[in-house]
Amino acid sequence: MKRILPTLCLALISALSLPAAEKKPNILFILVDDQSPFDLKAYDPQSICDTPTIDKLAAEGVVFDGAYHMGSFSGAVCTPSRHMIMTGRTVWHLPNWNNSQNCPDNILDNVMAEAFNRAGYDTMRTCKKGNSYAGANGKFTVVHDATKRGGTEETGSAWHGKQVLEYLAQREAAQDEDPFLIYFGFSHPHDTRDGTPELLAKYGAVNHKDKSTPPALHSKQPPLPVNYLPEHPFHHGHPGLRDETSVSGVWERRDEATIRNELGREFACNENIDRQIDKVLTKLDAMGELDNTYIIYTADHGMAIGRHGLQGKQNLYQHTWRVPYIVKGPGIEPGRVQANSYLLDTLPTLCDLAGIEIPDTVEGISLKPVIFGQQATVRDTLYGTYSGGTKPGIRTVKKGDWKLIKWDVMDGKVRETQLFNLADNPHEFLTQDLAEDPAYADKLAEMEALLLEEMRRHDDPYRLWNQPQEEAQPIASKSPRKKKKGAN
Ligand SMILES: [Ca+2]
Repeated sequence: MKRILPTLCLALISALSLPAAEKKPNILFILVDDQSPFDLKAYDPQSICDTPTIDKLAAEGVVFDGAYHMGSFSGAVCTPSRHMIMTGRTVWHLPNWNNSQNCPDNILDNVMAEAFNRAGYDTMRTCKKGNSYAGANGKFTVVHDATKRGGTEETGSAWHGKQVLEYLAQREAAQDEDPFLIYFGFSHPHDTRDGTPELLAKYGAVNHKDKSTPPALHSKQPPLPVNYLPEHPFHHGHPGLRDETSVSGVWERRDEATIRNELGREFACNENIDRQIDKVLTKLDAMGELDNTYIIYTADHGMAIGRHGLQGKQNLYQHTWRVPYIVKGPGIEPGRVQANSYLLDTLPTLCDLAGIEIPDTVEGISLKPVIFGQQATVRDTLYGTYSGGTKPGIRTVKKGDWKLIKWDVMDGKVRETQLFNLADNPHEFLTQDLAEDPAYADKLAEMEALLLEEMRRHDDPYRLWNQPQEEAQPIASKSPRKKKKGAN
């Protein structure tokens, strides 16, 4: 009897867990290009952007309030961001930084698609082309990439949706029962933000092409963001940066009509994306796969569009450093978490959700314990960098409600320190910057020390003006490929 009981228990346990063991969950990873979380009602209830499908994902899943991208060493912020997503590695340890000197040689055997291919998953992707990680993208078994930023079915977001729908239809026809990982990427709302005529009209916007005059103001346009400024109080540090000077429809204009029109275009693109996601979820439901699919919704980084007088993605304010991050799927209870996460946590999280091995090259942390309510957060401190312009660039560190941003740009001409308490000042109003308030001198010193610690820990090769210069590391050489600054 003593020996039978454990055997019986084991048999019972395996019988009970049999369905889960039989059928692994599917993964639908949705990645949009250049979207501030504050576009979405899930992050700004006042937003007039209609995204009912994303709202439903948020209502039924876990919404992250503390999801960030770690930053960029290039004006093309997309590129490091997408390398971090694919590898789970930190920014200074990426294969495309400094001749890959901080990255293992076998990294391409350990990127997202390879981890899932090895585990018997079918892998498919659609996304924009360029400013990405071509080696890792090519590891998906089925790839349909093209940059689609137009205002029609064939030239816009519907094209990406169609690739996924056709892939699902083929699986259905072939009665393919293997679990799948679908990387459902979009080329929008990245500029050029050519919305469909119907959705542009809804948001009072036009595809503005006349640099010399502002577009007409319209009552249906989104209001100016609360932290809108007609100009940033000091130089952002990247002269000639495409996103701050050359984006069609905005250029260097920061007047109300230009910004509200561009936000209208952005919202039109967001709503069109939402419709494509709905089509795919409806199809998964009809196939009986939806309840066995983890859905992750995020963006490669945020976006300014008038906030703080900036237009692009090359800054570290919350609207741009943060990303939307929503996870829904089997066994997940709806909720909101802080979690202090990075996009580079995505790969270990997806592996963990699927119950497959996390590659040992991964430096990110699985968010599964947070998603399932077993843990409040995965780290205490967050670090961010932008060094794609003049060096050393912009740095930030955040712990709890406190956030420090430092700008050391334009060859020493701009040296600025900002200290924000995000509980009191979530929009980072510059009038409530506490860096020069003597009452917060101790907090400032604490955050300065924390930033240096994080820079050391992440092998940041640069040092700011008030940090030990002897610690700065030489940069081996630049990437041989020449790209348009910030174009992605
Ligand atoms: Ca992007």
